Amino acid sequence: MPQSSNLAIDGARLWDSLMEMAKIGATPKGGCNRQALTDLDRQGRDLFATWCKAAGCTIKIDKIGNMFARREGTDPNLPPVMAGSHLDTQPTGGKFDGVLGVLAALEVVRALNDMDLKTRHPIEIAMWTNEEGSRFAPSMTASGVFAGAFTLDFARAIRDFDGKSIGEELDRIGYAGPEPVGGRPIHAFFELHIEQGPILEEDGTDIGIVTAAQGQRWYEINITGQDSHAGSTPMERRKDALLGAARLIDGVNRIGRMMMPEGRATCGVITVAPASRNVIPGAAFLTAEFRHPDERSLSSMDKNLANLAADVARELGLGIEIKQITQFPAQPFDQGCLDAIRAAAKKNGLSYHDIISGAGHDAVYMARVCPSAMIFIPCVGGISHNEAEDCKPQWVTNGANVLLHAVLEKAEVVTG
Ligand code: HGY
Ligand code: MN
Ligand code: MN
Repeated sequence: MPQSSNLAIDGARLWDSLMEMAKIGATPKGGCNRQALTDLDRQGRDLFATWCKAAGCTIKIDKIGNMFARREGTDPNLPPVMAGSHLDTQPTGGKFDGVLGVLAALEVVRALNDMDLKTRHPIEIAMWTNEEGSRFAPSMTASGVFAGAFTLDFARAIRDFDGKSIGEELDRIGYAGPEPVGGRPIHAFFELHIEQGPILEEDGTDIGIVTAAQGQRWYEINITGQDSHAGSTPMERRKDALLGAARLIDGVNRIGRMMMPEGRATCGVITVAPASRNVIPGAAFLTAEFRHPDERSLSSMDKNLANLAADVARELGLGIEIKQITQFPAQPFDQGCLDAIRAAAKKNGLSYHDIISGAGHDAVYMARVCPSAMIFIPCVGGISHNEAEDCKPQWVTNGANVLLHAVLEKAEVVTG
């Protein structure tokens, strides 16, 4: 058996797999558009399954399309050590968000095969359905079902803006599996991910020890006014839904700024009807989301939004309905898993420091059902959810080596 310090993944092989997967849904600007449950998602899943089978794994798929590629341990009765993330991307996503965590977990299995290493616990690579929450909101839907945050029926009924449901699309691409969702013991869960922010790159640190992820609240806002003629309706008699949306967008941003430096507030989607140049819009739809590490701050942001909406409705004579579509508090990760990651970074001679995740991840829900933690590596310019998202081969290799050692710490290598 190689010395522990010689246990290593094959960084070139991992980078090649990332670039191969990035071809599925590749965009002209160098990004990826492989949205959840599209034909491109199916192609990505098929390629992932082919690679896992080639690495000797057996694959199980659950009823919400989560995929689990299993490498047996010497004691099949022990709960698996799981590592993974997601393959779905934003419409203008990149090559690394989510994919890194899935393919680095595959590389861990490939490396163990190369080194002919056995572990007591089975190892499972997890690929979670619909992490992004872009086509189908909210995000992290399927890891949420696995952790009991959502029911399977609720998740299958979620519809995209074209009216297609998760259930219909899962069935259509052939990835509604037979396995029950969750309800089984997992020994530990690790997720490797790019930071998607600027901290690690700017301070020159190799590894982020992700101690927690901040809380989030997502909203859908419907604004109703009155369609009317742009030329003959005096200014003071208008019920302009688009103006109401504009006031809300500016107000949401102010709510976020009041909560700096940790607070985040974003309006990402707006639609307006009838969207005719010379008609005062009678209807508008807006999404908004707040994030903060502190639950009380999130509640005060929520209250400020309700007050803002009431003021805008009264001033402009509009109807404003706010629907909260998801919320979860800040999620701390498991100390034992975090210690395993720190030890792994040390063993690999890598610099590291604690960091809180601004983004949500499947590990946030997995932390509700098993000891979980995340590993961050830098990304170029801290850019993500952007076709320019980029990373460096050495960073990817560093992260996957830390994942390897952290997983082995929990899976227990069998010697002799
Ligand atoms: O929105 C997020 O934080 C993640 O990309 N789902
Ligand atoms: Mn992600
Ligand atoms: Mn993302």
